[in-house]
Amino acid sequence: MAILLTDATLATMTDVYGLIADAAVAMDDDQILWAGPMADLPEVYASLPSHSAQGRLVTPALIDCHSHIVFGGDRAAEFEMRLNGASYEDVARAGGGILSTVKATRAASEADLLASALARADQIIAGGAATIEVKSGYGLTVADELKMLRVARRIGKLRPVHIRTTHLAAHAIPPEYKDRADAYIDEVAIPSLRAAHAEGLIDAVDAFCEGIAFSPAQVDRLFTAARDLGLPVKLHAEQLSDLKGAVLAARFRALSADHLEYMAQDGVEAMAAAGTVAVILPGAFYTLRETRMPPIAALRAAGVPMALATDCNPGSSPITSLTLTMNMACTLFRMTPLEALAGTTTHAARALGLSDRGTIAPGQRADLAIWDAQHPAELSYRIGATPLHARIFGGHLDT
Ligand code: DI6
Ligand code: FE
Repeated sequence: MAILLTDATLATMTDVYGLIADAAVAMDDDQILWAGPMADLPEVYASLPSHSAQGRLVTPALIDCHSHIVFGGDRAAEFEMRLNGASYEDVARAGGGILSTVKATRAASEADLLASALARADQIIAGGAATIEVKSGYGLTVADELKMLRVARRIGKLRPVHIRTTHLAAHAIPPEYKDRADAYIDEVAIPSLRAAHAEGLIDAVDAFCEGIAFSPAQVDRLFTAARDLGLPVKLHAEQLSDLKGAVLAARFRALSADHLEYMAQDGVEAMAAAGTVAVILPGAFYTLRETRMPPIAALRAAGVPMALATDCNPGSSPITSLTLTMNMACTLFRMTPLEALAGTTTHAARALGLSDRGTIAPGQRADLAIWDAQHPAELSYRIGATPLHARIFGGHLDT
């Protein structure tokens, strides 16, 4: 079934904003067939069942290219602990932090994990997203990592959203492997990667390269296993210190290196040369009250594409709004509203290795967001509002 969206103010994101007033988009369930000024509408599409956007701004549906929405429990108590003076690293070393979520995730049934993840997915979708990347990384046993990935994939069966799954067993060192991170990589991270791949449960492989997590040498071994399976890699790099994770990621032609607050110029240059996307995560910067900013100006100058994502997770970024993420990127990091929207559309698609979404153009997926807005800068400008009017997912309007 094909439909025609009329009377739209398009931001196609094909050429900067690619603004087109009084525009129309013809689409079927799979893809956009045509987009342009209504006056140029080809005759063949004129008789399609139509829906008027009534002049509203229409963009590609948003893409959350970095999230951890599957997890057990919550960390409100840790939030309070930090407000009483503990640092993120203090909390982690005291066996709290990620490990308290690991405990809750291991104890949770698939049904419980699914119910809480669906609630978070619904919030991200209600903010205009049609694609969400979801990472494992709170199971940290072969069975529990697979459990998380199965739950993540189920979200895409139960909701109008595309789910991309990323294996992140190298997220934290579980208590049973304390001071034995190398053994954890060999006995859990790599075997769970192979098992998840064999079950067809993953699209990419990620790791947390940090003093409180895994060293570059350990990440290198995991990435080598990923490469042997033909899987693309991504990396949590330079969030809290500069371990040269971005350089390592670029060496493996990573889809993205994410966080990057502590990245130096060598990382910027390596990413530019490799075509690796920088995924900027202001929700974590905000929550952890970091002061070291990611090198936005250097990334911009080097032409590294910058994506933006929620990093939705119970510890460092309990946020489910992509438009609030865009606002934070502009206000905290001085990204422009154009960069912010490219960050949640075209560049986010690239961070996931997807070329069939992120712009409004023939052949792209028929996933659009219709906003109660006139100009794209409004999406970044408003704080805490959800300016979505409706979404079109696979050529179908849902409100
Ligand atoms: N960096 C982060 O900010 C999150 N994971 C990561 O690798 C934190 C995850 C958590 O605290 O639960
Ligand atoms: Fe993350």
